[in-house]
Amino acid sequence: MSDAKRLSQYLAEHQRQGRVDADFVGLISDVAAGCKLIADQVGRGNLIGLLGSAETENVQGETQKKLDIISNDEFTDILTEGGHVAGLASEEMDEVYDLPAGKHRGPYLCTYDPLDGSSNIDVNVTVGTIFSVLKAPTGKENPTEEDFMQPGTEQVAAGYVTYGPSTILVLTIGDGVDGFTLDRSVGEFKLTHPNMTIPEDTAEFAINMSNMRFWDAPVKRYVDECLAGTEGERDKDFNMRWVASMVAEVHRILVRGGVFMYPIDSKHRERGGKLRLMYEANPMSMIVEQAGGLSITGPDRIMTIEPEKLHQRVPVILGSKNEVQRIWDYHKEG
Ligand code: P6P
Repeated sequence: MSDAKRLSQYLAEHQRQGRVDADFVGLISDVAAGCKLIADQVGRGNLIGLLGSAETENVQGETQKKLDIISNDEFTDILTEGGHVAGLASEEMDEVYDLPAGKHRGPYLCTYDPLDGSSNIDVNVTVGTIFSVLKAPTGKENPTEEDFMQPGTEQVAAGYVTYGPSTILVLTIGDGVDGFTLDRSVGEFKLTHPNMTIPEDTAEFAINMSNMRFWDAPVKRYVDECLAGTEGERDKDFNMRWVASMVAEVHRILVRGGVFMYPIDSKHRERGGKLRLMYEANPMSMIVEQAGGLSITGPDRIMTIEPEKLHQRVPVILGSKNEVQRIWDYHKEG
């Protein structure tokens, strides 16, 4: 695998084929550079005193970890200096980020969750970065929140990096999904998972069971059937996982199939769910659909949602096509 195609070669090929432009190549290269920096700091954690809480809260009302803030600031700086974006938005920043005056503006917008699952940092469990690329409005010095309000179907690209035993970047440009493992001996991401495809069937589901009493009937019906297995309606027995890190769950599903659910429940109903549309649900939905899976809120396809607020939340049910379709049907039946 040491002679595997490097991310830089992969992007150059796409540019030669006219499938992406130079700014896009530059933007993904900047994203990769930012994630290498985050990987290094996540990997060194307590050695450099970066674990633990920052004693501050983000717009979500969540206590920020030191690494949440550091990852966000570094990622934001790299994309700002790269000159390929006109505006940025992050889980860790209340408002749309206006590039400082004089910084070159590029033709893209980028939204990101710089360190998803960061509550796992202190207990050394996999975390990740999620990003989404949108087209910027032409000739606008500082795009507004309104310019970011694009449905998931408008995404130019989406991806994540999972900081686990390996550091793996997964990317879709709208023509399938490819995965690249960080080769630390040379500091390059290398193509190790070409054309990732989610198995259409699975016997593995992921949900936070402690919320069971808050679920709506269709999700309760589905999970009850999984738990009953062959002693109930299903012709197979199911396994359950819950990592509390969406990037880790989605990566597992891309590799071996499965269903991930953070459904609407009465505990999060007034907020519309727990996960964020613009930098969690939409990028992950593009990846999952490009890999042959489905991604829904319960009643609807996530990627068709017309966004209204930068940090709006949505319920998320995604993964293996035939299982998610069954859950979708249960919602249609009511
Ligand atoms: P809970 C992490 O905070 C996150 O946004 C996702 O990565 C993860 O799937 C979910 O929330 C975990 O939520 O309620 O189990 O802590």
